Amino acid sequence: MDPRRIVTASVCAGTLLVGGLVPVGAASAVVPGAGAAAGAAAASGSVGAGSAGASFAGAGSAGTGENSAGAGSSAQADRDKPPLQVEELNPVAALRSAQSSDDLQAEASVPATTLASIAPDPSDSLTVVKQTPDGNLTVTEVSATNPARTARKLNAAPKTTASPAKTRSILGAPHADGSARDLQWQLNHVRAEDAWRASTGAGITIAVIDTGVDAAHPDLAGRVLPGYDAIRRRAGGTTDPNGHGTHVAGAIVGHGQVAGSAPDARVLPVRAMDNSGFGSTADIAAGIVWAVNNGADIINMSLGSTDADRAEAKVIKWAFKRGVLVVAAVGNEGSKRKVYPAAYKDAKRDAQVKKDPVLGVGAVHRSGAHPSFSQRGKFVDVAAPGVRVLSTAPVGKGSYGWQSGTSMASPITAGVAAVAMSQWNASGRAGSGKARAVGVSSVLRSTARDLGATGTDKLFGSGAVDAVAALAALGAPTAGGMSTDARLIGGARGRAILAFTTPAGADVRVRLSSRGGGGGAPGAGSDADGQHVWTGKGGREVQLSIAALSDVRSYTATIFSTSNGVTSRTVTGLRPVQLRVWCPKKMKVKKRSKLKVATLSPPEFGIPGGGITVTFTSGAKRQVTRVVPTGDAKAVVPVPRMRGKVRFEVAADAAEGNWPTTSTGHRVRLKR
Ligand SMILES: [Ca+2]
Repeated sequence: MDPRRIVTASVCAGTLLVGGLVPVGAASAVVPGAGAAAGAAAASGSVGAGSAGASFAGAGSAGTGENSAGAGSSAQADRDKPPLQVEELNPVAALRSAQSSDDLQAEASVPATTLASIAPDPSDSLTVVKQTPDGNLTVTEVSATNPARTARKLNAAPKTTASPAKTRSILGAPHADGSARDLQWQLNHVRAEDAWRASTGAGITIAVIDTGVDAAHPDLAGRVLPGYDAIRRRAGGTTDPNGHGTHVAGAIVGHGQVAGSAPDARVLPVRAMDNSGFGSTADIAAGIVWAVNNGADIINMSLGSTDADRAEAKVIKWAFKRGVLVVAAVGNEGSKRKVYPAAYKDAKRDAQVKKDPVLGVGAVHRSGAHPSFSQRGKFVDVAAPGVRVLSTAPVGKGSYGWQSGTSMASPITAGVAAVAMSQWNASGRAGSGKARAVGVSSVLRSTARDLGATGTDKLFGSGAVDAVAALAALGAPTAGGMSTDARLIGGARGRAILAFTTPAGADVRVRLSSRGGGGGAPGAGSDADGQHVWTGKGGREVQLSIAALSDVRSYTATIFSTSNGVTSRTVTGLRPVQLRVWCPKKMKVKKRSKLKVATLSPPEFGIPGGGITVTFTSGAKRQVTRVVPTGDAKAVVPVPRMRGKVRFEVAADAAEGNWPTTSTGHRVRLKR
């Protein structure tokens, strides 16, 4: 008998739900065992009594006259639980250790299949770009038995650029499903909500050259224009069988459960990548020309490969001359190889932005680290969030999902560019043209927050794009008090660490609530929810250890930072994980026996890039297997060649944003 059949066909009783679902927007605003009980404790000044050096002591609640929303609804059960304990830590070591394995997971979870050069180039295909008398371009794709030789011949003709077509691939990889503002760290990182006070990208059109965009997604409603199917060379592009393009679009114009960086801009969908995520430079070039002729102010290309293509380069430079800002992902190969289109015209940065037709965007991890998959080199102009980015998925594919890659960094940057470009228009500068494209590109680079080595470097270029700084450079009145690095990291026994940095001089207070995680974006977690757990001054890194939380509840930490009379809000959160294990009670072990495990991913949260570890024990023998699920968060674990009764324990280690989870007590009888 095939052991695999047994494993997959038998669903054992070991369906283990770790962590109860907390309905989003549920009536209970109370932090369990904390909101009500500790709210009362705060009033009596006893919060944090057990923690040496605590400097908050519930002063926030008392000082502002705000109180826990749950104070009047405390349940008897909650009173029996220990009060919330908050302790300020020495901001050095604890977080670093909590973080290290997480970084590795993030990197490991981008499968190699998303890298360039997987699919062979279309062997007999040729891209021919011709300039018409009015200065426009036409792109045609022709077949030739010897494309290289035919291209040389065609290039001899005036105003003609031809080259053998290359294969480009999309540059992102899916994680599990999920949604909500508290998990969208990218909005904190680029300081999106502070920027939106001045500009939300209204009036700017961003062409998304990708796998298409699911225009029916509620979070994209009213933001997706009629598009183009460049593969079939006809109207289309508003469906997305792959899902990549929808994720990209949501990162720009999402305005529902998830929010993009320019929620009032418009997306012009152009399908040039096929259902499996590959596309030809011939179709990409045709799509670019269509986009320029149909109102694109910005073009986002979350795609690439290591082959340059002369015809595609021609089209991109033409678009740039017409005043279109082209933004592209630098690639996920994790090498120094140039990836195109990002690397076209590898001009020296800053001084020669005018000669660089593509703003190349690399990825940055939430911690500020460089994810190893993100390409390095001089063609990396700026960096943006690119690890575990939550955005929209097609409605038929779960509606929300996590993806990692420079594919995500690029549209977040394109959205910031749209916000800046909208401000550019509002400030009465030249409304369009190359001056605007160059101006906005220059501002994004010059106002980026430095990362890594001091100054411009090959990992991050000029640094992390910052919408508030970009707007300020364009004269917009902005207040930028958001924390760009806020993280709430769950630990064992209901203890979590909240880490954040806020600007110097700001009055800072932190609220913790048990709901709001999935509420409407932008910005769940109002000031009225939850309870204060800390107040202090900005200008330093703060780490709070919060104990007596429940690892089956969702928590949202909201950091309010007030300076010059303006309050900024930063949201981060922590949610429970559900583990599910499918196993037979008996299993014949052959060479390739497998066990199915999964993290359940209800729509309102997922396990973003976290890993599943299965520990098998039989007598003194012990074997540990670790897998990092992608896509639907299911994983198949090889069963070791043990005999007799074998216990196994399944643990989901938490990515940031999720409680760590372990399910124990599974047994299986193995036979040979
Ligand atoms: Ca740097």
